[in-house]
Amino acid sequence: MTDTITEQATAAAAASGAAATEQFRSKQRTGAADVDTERVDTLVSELLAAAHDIVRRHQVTYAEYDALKSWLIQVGEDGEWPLFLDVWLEHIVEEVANESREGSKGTIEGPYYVPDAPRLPAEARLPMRADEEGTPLLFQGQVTGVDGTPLAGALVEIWHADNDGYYAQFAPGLPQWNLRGAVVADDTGHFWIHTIEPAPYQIPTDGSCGRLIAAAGWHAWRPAHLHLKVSAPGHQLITTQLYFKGGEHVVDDIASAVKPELILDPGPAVSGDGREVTYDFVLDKV
Ligand code: MBD
Ligand code: FE
Repeated sequence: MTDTITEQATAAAAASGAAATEQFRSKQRTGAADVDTERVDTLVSELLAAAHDIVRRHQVTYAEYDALKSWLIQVGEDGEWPLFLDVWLEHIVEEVANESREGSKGTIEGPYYVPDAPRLPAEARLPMRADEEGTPLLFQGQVTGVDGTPLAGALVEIWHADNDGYYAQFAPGLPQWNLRGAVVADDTGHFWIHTIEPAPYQIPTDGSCGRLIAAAGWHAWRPAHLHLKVSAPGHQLITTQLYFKGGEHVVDDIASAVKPELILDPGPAVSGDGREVTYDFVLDKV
């Protein structure tokens, strides 16, 4: 019984790792060849110098060096490089990339974005199972420019985990586009998205990232979150996430991707069950 559960979990982690690696390869922003020689020299030399310094200062042993080597080999075999990098490094890349934006805050994309989700009208229910569990959530708002101009027809791409913390296309048994959609805002930039509240998300604990977390005595949790990409012609696309006030792990996200501006505080739904919240997106010009 225990063995079966462990095997299923392993299969799930391996499947999500392989799917994330494939997704990354198909949507890669740049290739290694796009980074010029001088930059590679500078950045890799400094990264290695930092590692050398750590080895000296902490008197790293051959046993520890071999543990690192075998762990690094396994990260690739588990397909967990996208997970590892997005959880522990991407937040600083995002900070640097977006530091001069005036509009809405962004945060990390993470490993589970899939382009070309079904297009939906300005008021829409995300694709979901007939018996989808979770508190109904109406997520509504307006997309404008920094000067307040409504951005007609802005695209609000949204993806999030289900009530059990699973993402469609990265966990077995979910419909392909479950809780994923590309909502086209109306002529005044408004949108109304009907979905369910996602659950907190635990990164896979049975692969290499999980082994690292256990070995270091950390926890594997991200707070419940909605992922979004919001775009409009002539404006910079923003990749962001929104969290829920008072939710578990809002203050200790394993991926360090929470910002105070990104915390929603939904109230009771004005009509129907569940909760609703308004959040407006402000896009910088290109
Ligand atoms: C996620 O859902 C996520 O958003 C990040 C950043 C890492 C792992 C899983
Ligand atoms: Fe996520």
